[in-house]
Amino acid sequence: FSFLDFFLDLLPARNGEEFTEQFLLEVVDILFSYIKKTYDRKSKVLDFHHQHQLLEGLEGFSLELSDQPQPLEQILVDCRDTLKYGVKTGHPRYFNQLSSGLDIIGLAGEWLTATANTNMFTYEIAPVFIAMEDILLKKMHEITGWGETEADGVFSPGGTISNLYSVIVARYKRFPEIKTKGMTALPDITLFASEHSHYSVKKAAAVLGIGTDNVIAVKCDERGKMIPYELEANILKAKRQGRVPLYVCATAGTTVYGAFDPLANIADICKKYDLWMHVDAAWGGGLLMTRKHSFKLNGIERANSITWNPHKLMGVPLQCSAFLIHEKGLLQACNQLRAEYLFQPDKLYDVTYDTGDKTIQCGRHVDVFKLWLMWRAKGTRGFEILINKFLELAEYLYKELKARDNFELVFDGEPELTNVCFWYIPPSLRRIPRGPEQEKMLHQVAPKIKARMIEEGTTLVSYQPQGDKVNFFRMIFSNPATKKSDIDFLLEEIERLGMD
Ligand code: ABU
Repeated sequence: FSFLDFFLDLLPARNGEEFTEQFLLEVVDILFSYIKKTYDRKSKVLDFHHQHQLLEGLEGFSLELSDQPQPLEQILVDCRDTLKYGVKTGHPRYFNQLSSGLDIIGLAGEWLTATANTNMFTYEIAPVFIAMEDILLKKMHEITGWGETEADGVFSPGGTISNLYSVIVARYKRFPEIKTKGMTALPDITLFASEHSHYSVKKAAAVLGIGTDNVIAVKCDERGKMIPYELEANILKAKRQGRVPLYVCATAGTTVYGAFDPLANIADICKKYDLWMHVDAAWGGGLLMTRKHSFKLNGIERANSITWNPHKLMGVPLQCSAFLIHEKGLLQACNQLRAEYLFQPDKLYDVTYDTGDKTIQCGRHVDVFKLWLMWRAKGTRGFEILINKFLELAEYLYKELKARDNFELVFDGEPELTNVCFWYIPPSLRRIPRGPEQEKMLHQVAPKIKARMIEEGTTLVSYQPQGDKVNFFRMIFSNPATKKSDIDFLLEEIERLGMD
């Protein structure tokens, strides 16, 4: 391409085929060299720049938008630079988020999805993808232990939205008048979730006009699991206060500790008090794919609804989140508004496949194809092998941490998911006795190391405080490229960056 070639030369320009092919092959070339770098341990995870540097422009990479078109040559440079200054989330040493890795089949699925560029709201314009969503939901229902005929669901834009769906349907089930009359028609309802649950339950309460104060944080044990006795005590307390307990969110794989709430006990309590039981298995749902570890979710089959994000443990490219509900027709009844321009009842096909009216969106991205394609390519057994390997890596890290003097586990006990939480205790801090002074200093260690880590770009891991625990590192495994040697690297890197 030269500086004389512009987008107008590409299809649909007359005779634009050859030019378009050449342009797209160049784009693929850029993407492929990025993919190779992603897997190359010698390359950095990131090349960090501050926001003002990006906004001001870097070495020929300007984000400014102009009135005049830019030549294709420049567009290709823009593509290259965008990746160059981004974060390689598929790098074997990227551990920052629950979703990591770069699955080549999933990537192909995403490319195909973008090429098809359609919308999930009607069968009319997305017949194959709607059928795939149906097949995937049935498969996931079967794996969770529900009979496929009673269940329903929808793929949504992430775990937070799937959890939002759970509150929407729970509320509608008990108080269908909410749809037309709004909150004034309802009593004071109360939701329950553990103190380690994801913040999206509170977010849902805020968005839905329930209010965050009306989400009760139920106490957890040392490992971050909800204590059933505490749940029941809180339900009784809410009742005594004249409130109406409505919904419990149990978590299967908490964000920080990777804890599994005791689902069967929680199901008993929900049954006793007639509460909606939702399981947020956004993170831990992947364990359902493995015969070795799926017992950790025993009781999930008794849930009314489930969030399960294949974009986490199953490695599907972002975004891919399933909201599953154990009652056919409820999603539709709750959300349906019958927009006449889109959901005409007199179409030539079975309009129950116009799934758009079950959702709170209008337009909906195709998130199912990449998951379907990966499932075809790996089979259920392929996911099982991958996920079992993540658990083995977590166990390896746990043992390494126990064996090393400079590290301390936040809680002891073999990992149940791939989360391993730990402090790095620099030699200077080890000389100070445990107590408020040491805690205060320890609180600053992880952020300091993380800042150096970002500047050097060699690896990336997250940190946070939790309850009364000062800042600690949270390691997770969900990247098929990661090996034990990367764990050794991370620990050595933390020690190097954490030098006093
Ligand atoms: N939605 C939870 C994601 C949190 C994380 O990746 O750390």
